[in-house]
Amino acid sequence: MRVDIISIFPEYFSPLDLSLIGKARATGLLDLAVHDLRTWTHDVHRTVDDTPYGGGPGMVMRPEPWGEALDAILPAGPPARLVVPTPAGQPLRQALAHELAAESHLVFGCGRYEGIDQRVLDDAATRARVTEVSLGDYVLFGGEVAVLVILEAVTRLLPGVLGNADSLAEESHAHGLLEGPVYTKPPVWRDRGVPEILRSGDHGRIARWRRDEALLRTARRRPDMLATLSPMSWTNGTSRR
Ligand code: 6GU
Repeated sequence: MRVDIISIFPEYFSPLDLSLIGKARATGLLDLAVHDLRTWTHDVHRTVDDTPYGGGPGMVMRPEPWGEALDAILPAGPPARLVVPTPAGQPLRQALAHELAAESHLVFGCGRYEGIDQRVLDDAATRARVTEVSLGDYVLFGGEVAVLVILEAVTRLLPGVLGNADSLAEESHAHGLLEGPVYTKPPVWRDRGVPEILRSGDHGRIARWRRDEALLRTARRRPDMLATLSPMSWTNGTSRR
């Protein structure tokens, strides 16, 4: 997968050298470049923002540097997917992470201040598939941290990035449920034991216990998720009870 990131703070992206994303880059699974938006300014102050038309607080990102940046980075051939983080976007969910993981080229445009002049997105939509994405119902200073989050959610779905692909099948949101509690050794720690069933070796009972714990936790913490659950999640995909 090819990824380009455009930002006025390229230094925000140094964590992408680390851990599994760093390894995916080193092994060629991920071809990632970070671009400084100010490269495409031409005034001495390298200005990227100005006051909003219509008045109001804050600043808006001017269209000219963004237009030149996207002219340079969006490919001429099959349109790339342009992802713009904004609290006004479509909520990031696991389904969207899977959708983005299926793309061959993602371009991230990081807005700051009150956002990017709308004409940039309207113009880009003639050459790219534009998706505005929100992390949730709260406001960040800018899109940089959101891009780190989105990239982590997406790249771990790429074949070969996660050491054990089975982890993807078990985790929270894989079946529209939260994952229940997990345990490791020692069997007793500070007088707290591990649920006996997990040490029973009965894989059928263990699977049903885990499904029940996932349902209980989801009902308590995220009742909204149960409302849209498919019946398969209630049965662990089998007809056994
Ligand atoms: Cl994606 N960007 C910004 N700036 N703020 C946010 C957000 C994104 N998601 C929630 N708040």
